[in-house]
Amino acid sequence: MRRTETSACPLDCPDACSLAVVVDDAKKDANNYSSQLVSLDGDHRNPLTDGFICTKVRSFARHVYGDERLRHPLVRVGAKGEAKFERVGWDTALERVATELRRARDEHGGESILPLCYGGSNGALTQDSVDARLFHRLGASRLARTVCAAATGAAAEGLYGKMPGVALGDLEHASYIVLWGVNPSASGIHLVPPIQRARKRGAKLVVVDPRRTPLARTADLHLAPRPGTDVVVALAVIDWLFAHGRADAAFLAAHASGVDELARRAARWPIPLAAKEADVPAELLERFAREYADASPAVVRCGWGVERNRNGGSSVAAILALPAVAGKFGVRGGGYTMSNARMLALDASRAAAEPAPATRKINMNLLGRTLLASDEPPVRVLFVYNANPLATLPRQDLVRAGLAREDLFTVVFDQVLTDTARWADVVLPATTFLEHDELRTGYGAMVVQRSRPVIDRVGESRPNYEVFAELCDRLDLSRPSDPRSPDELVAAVLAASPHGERIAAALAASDVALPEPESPVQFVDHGPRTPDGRIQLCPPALDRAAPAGLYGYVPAPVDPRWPLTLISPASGRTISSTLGQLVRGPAAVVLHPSDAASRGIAPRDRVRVRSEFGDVHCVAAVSDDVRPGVAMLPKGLWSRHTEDGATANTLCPDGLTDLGGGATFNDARVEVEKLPA
Ligand SMILES: Nc1nc2c(c(=O)[nH]1)N[C@H]1C(S)=C(S)[C@@H](COP(=O)(O)OP(=O)(O)OC[C@H]3O[C@@H](n4cnc5c(=O)[nH]c(N)nc54)[C@H](O)[C@@H]3O)O[C@H]1N2
Ligand SMILES: Nc1nc2c(c(=O)[nH]1)N[C@H]1C(S)=C(S)[C@@H](COP(=O)(O)OP(=O)(O)OC[C@H]3O[C@@H](n4cnc5c(=O)[nH]c(N)nc54)[C@H](O)[C@@H]3O)O[C@H]1N2
Ligand SMILES: [Mo]
Repeated sequence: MRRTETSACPLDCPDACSLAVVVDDAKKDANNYSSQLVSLDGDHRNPLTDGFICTKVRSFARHVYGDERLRHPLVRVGAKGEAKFERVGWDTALERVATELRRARDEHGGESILPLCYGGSNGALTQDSVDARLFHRLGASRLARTVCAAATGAAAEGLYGKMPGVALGDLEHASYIVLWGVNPSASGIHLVPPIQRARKRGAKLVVVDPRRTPLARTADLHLAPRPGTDVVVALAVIDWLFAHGRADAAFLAAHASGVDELARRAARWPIPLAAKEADVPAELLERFAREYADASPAVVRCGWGVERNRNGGSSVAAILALPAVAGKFGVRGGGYTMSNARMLALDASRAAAEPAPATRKINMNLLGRTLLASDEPPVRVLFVYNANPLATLPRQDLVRAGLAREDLFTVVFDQVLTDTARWADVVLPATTFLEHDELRTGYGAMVVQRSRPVIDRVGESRPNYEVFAELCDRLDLSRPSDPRSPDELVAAVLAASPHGERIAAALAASDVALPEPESPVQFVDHGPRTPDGRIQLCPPALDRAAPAGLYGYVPAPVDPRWPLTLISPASGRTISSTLGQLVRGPAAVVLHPSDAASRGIAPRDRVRVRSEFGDVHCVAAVSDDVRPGVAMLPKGLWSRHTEDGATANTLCPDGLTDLGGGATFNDARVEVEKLPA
């Protein structure tokens, strides 16, 4: 018998789609039903979803029931990394993990334990709740979650505090849309229809991206700067606005501090100089400045492609300063948008039961280095969940060498046998969001959604909140007052959240809660959430933090051995590395025709991409969608997608962004050579 249930996609994407899930109740025998996933699609409960979802999640059944799905706990029987495991029961697996956690804590101190968790699930029950309880009570090292949005977060917060962005749907009301380092056609598809509706009404579209994305192809203006030069591009526009009397002096006087300092710093980058440094035509840059000044409502959608280099924080700050200088706030469809979830931030701290102790904090971008370092105490237990660090962190070579350490005990808790899981000592099988309870909000959507299990658990898989509670029990860390059941956990999360009462009331009536107002207008419904309520255009804390000062620009070193810059943006086929097991290889590195020709490389040739840190052997693709000097390999590849098992992350440095300690994936400098056929 088939029925349709509702759910919500918890993957790391702005859209947080509301889902309609078709389930089949196959009758196995008189008393035994097994509910299986048949298909899923978008519905309309989250207005942003608008009834459609991405192809990759539409084929989620292949993830749930595929060969790679983990169905039982496993313990390693072969050498590290050999992926030879033996099936064991949960009791054996958890006792082994608890023993190693206890031993590490007692012999080396709690800080010898490192939980490594990132974007696998944006649900509030699978991250920072019961897991945090376990690791806080063990006194484990803390993880600085910097692999993504660290630089953007630092910049946005420094200038505006946690001010919500323009609602994604409100891009429809803009007459000038700037997509800056963001590719919604792959990375948040529900932004595309509002852009198209705005353009039907005559809105202009500008894309700033070193490659011609699908939307850049149709844009009125495409600026393709060299990666990492956005700060000078944005400062040049700011300088032009001040120099031509187009800065909104009245708005700035009323709402902003640091105006003169910003103007002084922007004056270092007049358009001709910036155009040369970024390698964009000066007349196009000037046209952009003039059109932006003239247009209203004008909106800047700043993405995450901008931040992933040494100048990322200052670049994002300069981009976000634009609507302030040009006076674009205060109208529907005007301002900037990065992330909206702040409005509905869910706070799991009460579910965790206590705040984190002040133990050492380890920047996840330095995982490889940390595992190999002689710091005291060395990491003895690495507990990976909601993440696939071997596939997603920089310096894959160091991460792999760290995982190979014989004296490191690695637990990987996942839904599938990831590249990281192949190095584990114990592998624990996790349920998917269709098999467990969840509470989630999206960083682009203005809704909170409560979802419940709609299909039977696959094999012996278990949800995070059960496994971490069980580990607390085994380590004598549980307390009777701890919230434990999904409903208790949801109540605890909402009790600690800023609008929790209102959300709880709405969720009592429906599994989707919308806040009020649903589509806030910046500087009408919300102002800056800075200490004095003003925009800080030159916040001293950011200025001190950035090595070259805020709005400083550090050119990439010129090294003839590495003439190309490799970028590794999101592809439409995976979410980071999630669902990568469903993608067929071999992966292709995309080169501009001029770069391919000068190296004698033709499409589909076998090539070696080299950086200072290692090689990737894959095939070549040739397209003028990337600008000359730039090569592209998508993020999220698995080892199976290349000939030598290395992916873009092997080529990526572990240098940090100027603000926030973020990853600099797009600062990879490489050379590409043809390999014999
Ligand atoms: N299908 C899919 N959707 C996703 C994801 C996914 O992996 N797959 N990932 C999710 C996650 S975790 C995130 S953080 C978001 C990320 O989504 P986006 O913000 O779109 O980020 P990226 O894909 O990293 O890069 C966006 C664009 O920036 C460009 N870019 C690279 N370097 C620079 C630069 O220096 N300057 C400028 N101006 N542009 C540059 C790239 O060419 C790319 O087109 O998407 C989320 N959604
Ligand atoms: N080269 C390069 N690398 C990048 C980037 C880039 O631009 N370039 N971008 C980066 C970005 S933006 C991000 S956000 C990171 C993301 O990096 P990660 O956080 O490592 O994200 P994923 O690769 O999606 O891995 C998430 C894993 O969590 C598992 N999972 C999902 N739900 C659950 C659950 O409920 N319980 C448990 N136990 N496990 C679960 C999934 O099966 C999956 O294997 O990658 C970064 N890596
Ligand atoms: Mo991300």
